[in-house]
Amino acid sequence: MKAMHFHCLSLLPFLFCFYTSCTPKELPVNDSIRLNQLGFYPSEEKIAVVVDEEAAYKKFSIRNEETNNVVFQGVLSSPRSSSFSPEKTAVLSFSEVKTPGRYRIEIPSIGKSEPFVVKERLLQDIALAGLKVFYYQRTAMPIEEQYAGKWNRPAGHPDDRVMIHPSAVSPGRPAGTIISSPKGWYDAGDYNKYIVNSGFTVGVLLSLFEDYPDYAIQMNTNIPESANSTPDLLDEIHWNLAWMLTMQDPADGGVYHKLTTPGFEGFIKPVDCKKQRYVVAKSVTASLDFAASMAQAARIFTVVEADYPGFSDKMLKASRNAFEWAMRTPDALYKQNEMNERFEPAVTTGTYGDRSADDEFFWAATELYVTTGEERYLAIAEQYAPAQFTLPVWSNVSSMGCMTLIRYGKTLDEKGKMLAGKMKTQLMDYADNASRNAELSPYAAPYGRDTKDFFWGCNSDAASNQGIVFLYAWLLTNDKKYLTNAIRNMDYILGRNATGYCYITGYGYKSPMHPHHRLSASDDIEEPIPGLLTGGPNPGKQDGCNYPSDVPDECYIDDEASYASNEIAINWQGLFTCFSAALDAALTE
Ligand code: 9MR
Repeated sequence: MKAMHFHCLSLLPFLFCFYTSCTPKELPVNDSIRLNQLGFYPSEEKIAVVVDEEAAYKKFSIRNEETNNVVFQGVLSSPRSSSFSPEKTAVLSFSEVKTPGRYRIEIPSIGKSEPFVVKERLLQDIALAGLKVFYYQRTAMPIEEQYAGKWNRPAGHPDDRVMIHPSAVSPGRPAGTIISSPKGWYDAGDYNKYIVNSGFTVGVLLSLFEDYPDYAIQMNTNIPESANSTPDLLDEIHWNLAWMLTMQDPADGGVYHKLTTPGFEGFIKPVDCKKQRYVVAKSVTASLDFAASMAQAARIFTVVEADYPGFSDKMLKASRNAFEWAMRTPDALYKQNEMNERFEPAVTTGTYGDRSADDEFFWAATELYVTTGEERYLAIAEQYAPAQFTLPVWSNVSSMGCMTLIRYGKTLDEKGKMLAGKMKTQLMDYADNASRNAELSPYAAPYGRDTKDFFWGCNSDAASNQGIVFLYAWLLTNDKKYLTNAIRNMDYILGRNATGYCYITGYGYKSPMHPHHRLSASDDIEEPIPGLLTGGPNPGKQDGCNYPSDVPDECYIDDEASYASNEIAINWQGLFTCFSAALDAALTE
């Protein structure tokens, strides 16, 4: 049934009276009314979902909280359901409400929603909070009160005495050699540092800078470097790049896979962590993700030479050397179990393992080609070019190269232009498929319609990154449907979903309080560090926690122990930060 909408201006006076003064104000708040808990942009689509079979076809009103007037009335949709959930939803739409203000949804006999706002720059704060998380994740420096408020803490993990693990020896560095490898971000809920994930995250954040430079430049996160002339986004990325450079063996250009304690640390403060840390095995995927992100950073950091003299040249050299190592050692995939059979101590922390390095070869060759213009890199990129578009995730980075080629397509030589053209077609095919009929799904979003959408880290590795891809499709075509579908995924992440959570700590009226995050768990502060995106529903339940449901889109638990649904991680954080900033930029410029 088609929803019927009436503007209040056209209502008869008695109806106006009925809806302003006679609607019972004591309607209870009903948490089955799900919406983006931050609110809506004035000119964009506004949709909420009610998870209640009874809601279909019912009338609803939108009431302005300040004036107490009903400003819009409509009818809920027919019932909707998915193949994997017993729940039935009904959708309500009120995009006609465009005046900034504070509102609630009211549905007689069901209840009212929590209040929400309509305003410009809706996502500005959350994008900044998303980026600020990287400051909180910094190792080896004190996190000071003037930047971090109550989440200040002393420095942890100086990493100035890191040991070469027996798996990582080279002629100049026998096992047990001590090297210094400070700085960088903690990877996630744990305290280790992993090159594969670092390279990917740096690439995502750099892409934000390349795609939306004007927006990125004005992002002020109040960090120690805020006073210099470099945008905070690049200062933040620099902190991690500086660490990554120390992970390259100067003797041969190969890059260690990770810097880690043998097993995960307990849930203790960074300053209390005393276990020996090691650099472990060089790998082809780490070396290529390093080469890719360094080459990308090298072309960007030329603009901040004043604050970081010589850094750009240094990164390009390091990138070339890592790439050559990978070309010589293409089969050096990281295999933790095999490594543990041969060397001690055994290492049981995150693996970031991979079955193929083809996508990493493609990304690294692409970045080196775009930065240097050298045909040799283009030839290698062509050799490893993907057959179809896949969303950017740490384990498949081909779309990182794809998006770089699209970004620079116009400036490339003929062969480069051709490859960029192919990549554009692949991306558009993906975006068209993913957005088809999204508005008809139970939560009226492209993401969340398929049981495959729910897995470890899906809030980022399926919802946020798909949103980023829609924004590319919108930039390429100027077709509003892609922009709207990006907004729909953001609405999903921020509350219009099956659990009713806004998955960002400190935002919305129902957000995670107990993320699997050692920093938040050990700081003696009740609220978690703000701005963290948690992993999301994961029917894999690999952590063995007592989840409230078996339904794929409800397999989420706000429990500190739930690393499979409630952890945070820099790659997820990078994608969400990029998505929210890019969306705010797209809706503001
Ligand atoms: O993000 C990773 C996810 O794709 C994998 O399925 C999962 C299991 O291997 O590991 C995730 O990465 C974790 C890493 O190995 C260690 N630090 C925490 C990361 C987030 O859970």
